[in-house]
Amino acid sequence: MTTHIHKRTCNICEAMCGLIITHDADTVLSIKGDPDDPLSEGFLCPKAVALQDFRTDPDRITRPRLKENGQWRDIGWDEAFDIAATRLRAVQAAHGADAVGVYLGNPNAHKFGNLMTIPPLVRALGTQNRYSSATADQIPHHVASIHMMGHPMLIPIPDIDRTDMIVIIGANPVISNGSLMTAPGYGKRLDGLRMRGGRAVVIDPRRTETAERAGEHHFIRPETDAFLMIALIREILATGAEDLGHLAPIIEGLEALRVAVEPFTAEMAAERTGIPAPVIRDLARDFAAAKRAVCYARMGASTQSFGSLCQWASNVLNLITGNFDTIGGAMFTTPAVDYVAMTSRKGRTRSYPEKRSRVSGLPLYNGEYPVSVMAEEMETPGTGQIRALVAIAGNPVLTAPNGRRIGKALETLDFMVAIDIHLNATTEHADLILPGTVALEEPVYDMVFHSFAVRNTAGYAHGIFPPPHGNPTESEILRRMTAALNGANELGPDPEALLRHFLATGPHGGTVSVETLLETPGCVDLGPLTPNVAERLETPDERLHLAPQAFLDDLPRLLAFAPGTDAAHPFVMIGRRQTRSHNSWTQNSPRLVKGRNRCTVQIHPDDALKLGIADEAAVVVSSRTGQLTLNAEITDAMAPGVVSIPQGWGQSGTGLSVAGGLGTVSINDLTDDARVDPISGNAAFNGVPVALRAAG
Ligand SMILES: Nc1nc2c(c(=O)[nH]1)N[C@H]1C(S)=C(S)[C@@H](COP(=O)(O)OP(=O)(O)OC[C@H]3O[C@@H](n4cnc5c(=O)[nH]c(N)nc54)[C@H](O)[C@@H]3O)O[C@H]1N2
Ligand SMILES: Nc1nc2c(c(=O)[nH]1)N[C@H]1C(S)=C(S)[C@@H](COP(=O)(O)OP(=O)(O)OC[C@H]3O[C@@H](n4cnc5c(=O)[nH]c(N)nc54)[C@H](O)[C@@H]3O)O[C@H]1N2
Ligand code: SF4
Ligand SMILES: [Mo]
Repeated sequence: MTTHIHKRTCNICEAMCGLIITHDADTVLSIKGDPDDPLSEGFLCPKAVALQDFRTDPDRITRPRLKENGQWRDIGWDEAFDIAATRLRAVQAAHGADAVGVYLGNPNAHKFGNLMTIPPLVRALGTQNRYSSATADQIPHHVASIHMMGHPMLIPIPDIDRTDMIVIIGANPVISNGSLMTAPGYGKRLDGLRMRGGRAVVIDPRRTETAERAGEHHFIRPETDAFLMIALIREILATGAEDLGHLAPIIEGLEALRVAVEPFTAEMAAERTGIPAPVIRDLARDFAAAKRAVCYARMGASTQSFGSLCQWASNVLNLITGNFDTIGGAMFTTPAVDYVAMTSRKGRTRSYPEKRSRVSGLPLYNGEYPVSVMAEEMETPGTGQIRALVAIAGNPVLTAPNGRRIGKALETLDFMVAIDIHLNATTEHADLILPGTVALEEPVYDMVFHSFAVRNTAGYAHGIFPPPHGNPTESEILRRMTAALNGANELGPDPEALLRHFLATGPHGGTVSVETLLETPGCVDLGPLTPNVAERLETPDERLHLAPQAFLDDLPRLLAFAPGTDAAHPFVMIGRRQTRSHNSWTQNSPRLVKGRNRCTVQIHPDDALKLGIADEAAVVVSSRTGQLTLNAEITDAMAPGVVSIPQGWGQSGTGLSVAGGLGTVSINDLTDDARVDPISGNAAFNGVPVALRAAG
């Protein structure tokens, strides 16, 4: 038996940990962290070891499957592509191009082959009804970047390893390993900050694992973060502590900002957030005084009713303290595949949002409508109604707000094709499933996440094992589907050819190529982040805007926000991420779900006492959209009045042999598709009003 050593980055989450995989011709022998990886330095989490399970999962779909009269049967590939193209084109011929919807799930962002081959597929379909998990995640960041800097992918990354002070608002990177901040091994990074005399402050309605590691934590009432951040801005401006740093000559809007933030005193923020005014004042003073400081606001501050205001305010805080585009502040990468330069629209004036959705009028950004309107766009008759769906690596029934409504709407479609690895809560509604390939069967180049990393890095590796039964890889499936739709015999360019071109024309084109990356297995270090945003701005006037009208116009809504006024639903629900579970698709790996049921509702002891709820007892949680029963976990890590349920569970009732038997529930039976951040249309998962009672 010959054993081989293969190095690649893990592409489950954004952290891109370097892996050393020992294997023989068809089995993984071990998966370990790569100590030489420039980002992860040997760190890895338990999910990486499960990469082998996803490949050998007995429930994995490995043949194209067609549903006829409610029964599934395996079919051949040629027939599968023929059916997909014929049925989709028939729907479009009868009802127009927009009658076919597309939903792209989170794994696509991590799958190099998919990123390279989905755009031609979407162009072939020619539909505007496009959706993705991004609108249940980070659109507020893109909207802030668009309005302030002119390009959605100019995302500022906190320079955690060189800062003196970080304020973390609504993120739990010790568990999530960072988002819009590729920085694996975050706990060690926080330890490093504290060891060099720095300070980390966590603002969260739950005393998280990150809060414990940071050492300083303030509870905040959900969805009130914008009050806090804007009060910090006001305090800094009022005390004359602002410093625009090297960007001063190109910053626009300081006076308009000053006027806009005037109502947001520390006292008002204290009343809304629950954080005392003196704490807010001290935080403003210390943040402005720190030599290098950075505010990092993420999921808890994005997937809420004021997500865009939060991301705008977070950028403003960094900008007015000279901590934007500077070492130790919020910085920008110079990635080897430079998506910003590739899609540059310099000099062209644009208006946002690009369009509005047909039924509710929610905004279209980055070419996609919010997933919150996907169900109503299937349910509501008229031109543009979705009558067929292409779902690629997505599970919106478990991951989108009010997901069961999407499940019901999927049942009414004329046709649905899914490219997936499982028959699950979403794909069970499909007529045709094309079996996707998993990480170890595919090449990896993290197109997206090298752009969001705390160092400039690049890494490329080929697949280790062939797909089962001689199946095509997923990118080939996508290319063949595109060709079938276009009635073409030739396939579009293969992903490696595209990568070759993008690397050659990118900022490191002189030194980084497909060949150099393959010769240096693992991830290559291209150096620390350097100030660069001034040259990269894409606003029509090439200036950086502190006070775009879109955000100022939303401030009256913030001022009118009165949490806790829903008498029927007196508690507020937030989500939770867990080390051994990734969104909705890793729960069929036995090694990741062993032990007690982790799908619990966390409740503060005082609330539990008032309601007569004992630890581990069954609790009924209800909201406007649904009701769930799950076990209580009583903990003073929760702020009083706030409860937390983890996301990604609820596979019970599916045929998945492990995940289906765990007795878990989906938080998105309770989340509400009517709750969105109106500027971006992003789902507001956090801050859902709920009622609680002991079951029975
Ligand atoms: N309440 C609440 N809801 C949330 C969140 C939250 O914090 N709270 N988080 C949101 C966020 S940030 C995100 S990103 C979304 C994720 O939302 P989705 O992207 O819809 O969900 P995933 O669980 O990533 O679904 C992945 C799907 O792809 C399939 N799959 C996995 N690997 C592969 C593969 O290699 N190939 C193919 N073809 N298919 C594959 C899985 O079987 C599954 O069907 O969820 C969102 N939903
Ligand atoms: N283990 C694991 N890692 C993951 C994932 C996973 O499912 N499992 N998913 C990946 C994905 S797709 C993403 S997008 C990233 C997300 O990564 P993070 O942004 O770190 O997301 P979360 O861990 O959900 O952390 C959100 C935090 O916000 C808090 N919060 C909720 N509401 C509010 C609020 O109103 N205000 C404030 N200040 N805080 C609030 C929650 O208590 C929680 O601690 O994680 C990625 N990494
Ligand atoms: S933290 Fe993310 S990238 Fe790193 S090993 Fe775990 S799943 Fe993979
Ligand atoms: Mo996400």
